Amino acid sequence: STRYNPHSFEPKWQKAWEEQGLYTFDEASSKPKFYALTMFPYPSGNLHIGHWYAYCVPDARARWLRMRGYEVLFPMGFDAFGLPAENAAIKRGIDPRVWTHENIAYMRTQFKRMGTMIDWSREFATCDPEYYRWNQWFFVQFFKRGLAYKKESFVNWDPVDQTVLANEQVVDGRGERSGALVERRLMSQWHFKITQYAEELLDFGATDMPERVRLMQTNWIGKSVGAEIDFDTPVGLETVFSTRPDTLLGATFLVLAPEHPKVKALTTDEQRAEVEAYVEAAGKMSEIDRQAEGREKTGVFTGSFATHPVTRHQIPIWIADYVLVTYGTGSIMAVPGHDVRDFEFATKFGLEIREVVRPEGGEPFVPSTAEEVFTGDGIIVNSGPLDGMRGGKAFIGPVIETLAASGVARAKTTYRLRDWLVSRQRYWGTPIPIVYCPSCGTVPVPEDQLPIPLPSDVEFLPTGQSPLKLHATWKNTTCPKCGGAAERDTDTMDTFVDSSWYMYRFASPHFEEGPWNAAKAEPLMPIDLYTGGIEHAILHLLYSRFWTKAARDIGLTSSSEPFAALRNQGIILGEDNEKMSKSRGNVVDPDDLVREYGADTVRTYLAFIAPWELGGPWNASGINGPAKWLGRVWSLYFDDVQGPSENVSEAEVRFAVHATLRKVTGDFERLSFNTIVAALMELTNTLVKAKRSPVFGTEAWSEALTLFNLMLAPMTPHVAEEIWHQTGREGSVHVQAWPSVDESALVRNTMTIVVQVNGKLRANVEVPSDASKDDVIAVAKRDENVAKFVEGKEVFKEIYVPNKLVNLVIR
Ligand code: ANZ
Ligand code: ZN
Repeated sequence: STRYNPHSFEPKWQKAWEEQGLYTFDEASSKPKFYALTMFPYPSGNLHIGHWYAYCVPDARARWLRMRGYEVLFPMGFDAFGLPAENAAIKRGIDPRVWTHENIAYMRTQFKRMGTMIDWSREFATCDPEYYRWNQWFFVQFFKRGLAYKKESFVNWDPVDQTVLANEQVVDGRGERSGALVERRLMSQWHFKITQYAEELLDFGATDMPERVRLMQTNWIGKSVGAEIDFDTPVGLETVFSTRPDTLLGATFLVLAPEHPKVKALTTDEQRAEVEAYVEAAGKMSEIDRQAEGREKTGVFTGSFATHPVTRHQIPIWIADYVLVTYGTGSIMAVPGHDVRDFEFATKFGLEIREVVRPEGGEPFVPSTAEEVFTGDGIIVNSGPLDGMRGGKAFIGPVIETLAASGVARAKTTYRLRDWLVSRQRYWGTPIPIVYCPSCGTVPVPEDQLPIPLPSDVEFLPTGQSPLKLHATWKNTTCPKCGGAAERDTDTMDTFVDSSWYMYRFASPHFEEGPWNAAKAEPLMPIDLYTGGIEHAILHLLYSRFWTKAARDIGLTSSSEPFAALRNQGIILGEDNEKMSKSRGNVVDPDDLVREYGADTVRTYLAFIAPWELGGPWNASGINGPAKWLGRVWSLYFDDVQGPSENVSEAEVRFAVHATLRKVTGDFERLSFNTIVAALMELTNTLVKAKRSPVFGTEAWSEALTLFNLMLAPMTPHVAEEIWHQTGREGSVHVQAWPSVDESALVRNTMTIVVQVNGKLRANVEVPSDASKDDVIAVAKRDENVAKFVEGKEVFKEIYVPNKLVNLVIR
């Protein structure tokens, strides 16, 4: 017999599987296809334990699906554009290409050491011109369809990464990557019109995503149903958006965002100095700070008045920073009687407060504190044509109809979602395929002139301008339309563009006629199961849903969603329950673990550590459990038998094996990986006992070993393959069919035995019908009531009447 030594066979099998092309996805296969994809990694240089968690555990499931008879595509690539490569270039003068490809090469070897069933023939990196060429192609298609457009707007400027960011990349006012407080800058930038799909993106009917992700996306899209109302001002009509048009008669002033384009014209000479100072101060604050709840309201009167569309009264026009230029129309009608912020503002500046909605049966009431402001549903009062109607968010339909009939309001739905800002002032990304011509204007680069490759001779200086702009010649080109001298756009695309459609590329990774070959992608898309971290809930996951819908409308796919199902794994924390990080010194290195325990043990421990969708803290001693377990599994197959000393029946073994098979099958289906490991460990205990019983060598025994070997294959692929071969099997364990449960093994026949002590009835016990005499007597003695009489006494005779009775004679 030998000891379990994973290092003696893990590399051997990894090499053999690769040589046999075991995981090459066969497009021509007649089996049903299954596309399992885990979000591809950024080539940072090293796979950490979180990567293992994200890749190995779904790998076990992909392997299981393959044994279930699916032709499984489990591909891998690299999300290779982005700032770390560029920052390495700035710091150490390394070409980002070289840095990236070296990292990829190393990470590929790490992936192989995990024993994943990745089809490496489909690998690609998004920084390769063969890939990003299609980003540019898509950009041109979007441009032609009005889905890509350039506009001047206030953007989020990250002062550390020296680039603009999309709204989705700003978390609590800080850059998602750098953590720096973002500044607001007015810039002309390219946007993708994701808002065109806002309504469709709220429909999750064709994508099975966790509730949490659906909620985050729904809130991010932020649909509001309401109305637009026009107010006449000295400089033309001003439209406001309101979700409470039922309170129109309670509007006693208007408030414009400080950045609103009409502010200058509305400001009177007396007010100008004060207004200008306020606008400047507001510009320096983040939207988050400006909207913070409980913050003291500030604002300035413009000096101008608007005409209320119903009462024709003159109401003052103010500016205040709690109104955002980026939402609705950038102006509001203020209803201090029924909106807390407007109330706070009105009380501070002595503006009129009117009651227009009253709780049913209530008395006339005007609030004097913010807590008293009535924001609920009630009856409309003091509102002329609306009097007596129901007021409140739930009842605005009829109110809008009434107001619309007299031409005062128009029904309007607004979304918080903004168009996706895609221009970045950085180098390591896809050049935007647009040329600016003095005579033809903005011209897209013709498809047959793509890709526009990134130049390699640039200076990497974080200047706030794209290195492409500072390059001596790159931007100089000729206009594709008139042939005259023209300039290229010098920005690159947000790297979330790359990951928005990569899942399609795996279907035909080297296709040269388009981003993908529809004939190959159609049978695969949408992805059957997409897995990855929750941190992408409103970035990658929203962008890729948008991209699929846009691609569908261009005619490239029939899918409306990129993934039929999505599941998120949790996070592996450090032993201290904190996020793993170098600065905390709590990082676990998977390479070290593989060197010490072998990949199968690491895979098992990661599956076992916690419910996969929750994650949990690492535990250095915890990994010994799976390590010991695999040692026991090994000796189960290869150690010498130590004479029959246990009493286990064939029926018991068959029951245990098939009950485990049923559980493991169900748990793989529902992605409950930790319980799979637990069930396999428990079965090991039964089998170790059975090996020392008369069951050893029977047909039930060899069936048990075979089924156990097959059950081990997805989670611990190397040791399963080694056992398969050392026990004289043909082929690979990984191309075997997943076994089916023999239901008859699960039917447990039992019989009832009467138990007497000194001839007196003390208990009835249930035992398996085929239980041996020793087993029946053992069960009888364990019975509580029997034990009570036997305790401390000497049993000098055990009488067993088969299938009927036990009598224990004591004195
Ligand atoms: C009058 C009113 C009365 C309002 C009332 C609310 C309560 P949601 O639900 O988030 O869409 N609003 C509109 N544009 C704004 C902007 N650019 N900045 C700040 N606030 C803005 O919110 C819609 C409501 O937020 C709108 O309805 C408007 O105030 C305000 F008792 O109009 B309401
Ligand atoms: Zn031209």
